[in-house]
Amino acid sequence: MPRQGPSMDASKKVDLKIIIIGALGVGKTSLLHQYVHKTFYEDYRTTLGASILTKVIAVDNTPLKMQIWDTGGQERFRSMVSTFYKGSDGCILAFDVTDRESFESLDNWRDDFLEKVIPRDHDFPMVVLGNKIDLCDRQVSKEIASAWCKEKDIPYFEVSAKNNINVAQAFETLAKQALTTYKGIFESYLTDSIKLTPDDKPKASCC
Ligand SMILES: Nc1nc2c(ncn2[C@@H]2O[C@H](COP(=O)(O)OP(=O)(O)OP(=O)(O)O)[C@@H](O)[C@H]2O)c(=O)[nH]1
Ligand SMILES: [Mg+2]
Repeated sequence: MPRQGPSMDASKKVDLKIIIIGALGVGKTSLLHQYVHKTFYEDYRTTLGASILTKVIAVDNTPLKMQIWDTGGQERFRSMVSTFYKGSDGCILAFDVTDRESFESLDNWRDDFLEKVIPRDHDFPMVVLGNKIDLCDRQVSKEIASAWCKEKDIPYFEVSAKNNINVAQAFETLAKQALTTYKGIFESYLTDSIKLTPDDKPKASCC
């Protein structure tokens, strides 16, 4: 069997499980709320554990239902949050461009995710979001963040949940990547199944 991919029902509706992870207060919840509800709140309410939002989009005429898992960045939720990685089709790694530590912790978040997701797959659909670019006290330059992502072959987006900059583009790039990966798995599964059926070609006669 291929890895558990997005489920596809008879009406060809695809469900994708997307998860957003990253350090405390980088704006994970704000990014999701901007993307799903087009709202932004200045006040900070930390996410306790995890919560789920859904959004339906269309990619190449395929309706895609994205189930997006928001996770809390607090250290005390780390092991609980990692139990939600299972079954993900795509992962968003978020950091805050005004918080160098949140960028430096990306390696850890990525390693932790790749270690726990099944199978361990370094081509796993992923995007990195550098959030809060509307603020002027930057600690992480675009060049440094892009270089880190380029080395790991992960698309990088500079975003602002507050001003709704690049948010939808980032989510949709990830959704397309997840869908392409899924289609690849689905097709190789079909090819494998065909290989398993009895060979109906006439046998070469042997004399
Ligand atoms: N200026 C600015 N502030 C932002 C932006 N995104 C989020 N914030 C603010 O940053 C704070 C934290 O945002 P959250 O979205 O709650 O952060 P989080 O990553 O979900 O935090 P945890 O759930 O605790 O891990 C809030 O006060 C937000 O208003 C942004 O793009 N620009
Ligand atoms: Mg949150």
